[in-house]
Amino acid sequence: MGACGQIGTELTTQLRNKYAAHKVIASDIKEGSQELMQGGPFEILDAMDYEAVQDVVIRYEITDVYLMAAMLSATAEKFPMKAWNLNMNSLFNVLNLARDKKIEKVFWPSSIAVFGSTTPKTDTPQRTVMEPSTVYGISKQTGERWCEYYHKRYDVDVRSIRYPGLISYTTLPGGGTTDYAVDIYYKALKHKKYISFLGAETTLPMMYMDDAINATIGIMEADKSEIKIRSSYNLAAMSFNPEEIAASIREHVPAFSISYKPDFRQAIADSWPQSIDDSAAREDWGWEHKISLEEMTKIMLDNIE
Ligand code: AKB
Repeated sequence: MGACGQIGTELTTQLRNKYAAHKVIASDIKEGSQELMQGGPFEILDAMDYEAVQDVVIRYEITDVYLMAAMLSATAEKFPMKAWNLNMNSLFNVLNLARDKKIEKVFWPSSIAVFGSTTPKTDTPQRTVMEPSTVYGISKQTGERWCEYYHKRYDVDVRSIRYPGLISYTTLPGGGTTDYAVDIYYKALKHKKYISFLGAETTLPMMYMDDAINATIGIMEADKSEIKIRSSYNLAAMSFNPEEIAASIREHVPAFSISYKPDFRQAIADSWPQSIDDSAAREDWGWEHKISLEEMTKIMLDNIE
């Protein structure tokens, strides 16, 4: 579900390549690219509509659900109740289907947004103070608690990771605080300049999409006994700020310049960690990242061009 979004698009493609296209049922509330909609079964589906979700699950005999439908941090601040309803109700729908043994396994994405300004900022531990101050963060933290509860109480096989900011060139992100790190590449190629809505030294945890997809499929394929955390796993690859990503772009586009005009998203970013300790994911189910900032910049610039 949420197959047409930034993560969903690439996850759908990878799952189709891995398991055969006819075995992967993509769905979203809206239409996606022709490639996505014609590359395998596709259903228009509202993740908040329990009956409709159940109908698709039964019709296609679905066993594993990846729930990628969500409203991200910046948009959620504009529509708090809408964000809460979407982020929570869609999760309850799949958790309840799993509790009732209509599906076997659930993937649900959490985020670094579960942390808040009272959390240690660097090498943020797996288990630590969590006082999120955004609607999105509150919904993700609450979701984590429910995932663990459904696992303990109903033996639901739910698996989750706390995504950092994700960078990709296939589908644009929408409504996140980390979106600048995608937009900057497009503006660098088109205008050779970028106005950042986050300040120069706002360091955040980030990851190239291929690593995020590998982590997502990796945790779902791991043996059940390896998944020791049923709330959500910390996950990390790199951390950088706007100044550092700009410097990496300048290696390829020497004339590129960046200026700063922080907006309401600055406060959101300031409440999040700068780097994450993901040793639990590495030890429990063998997570490892591959792509560095330098490699990512090259991939982004080559492919957008
Ligand atoms: C956002 O910025 O809202 C997301 C996230 C970090 O979960 N990319």
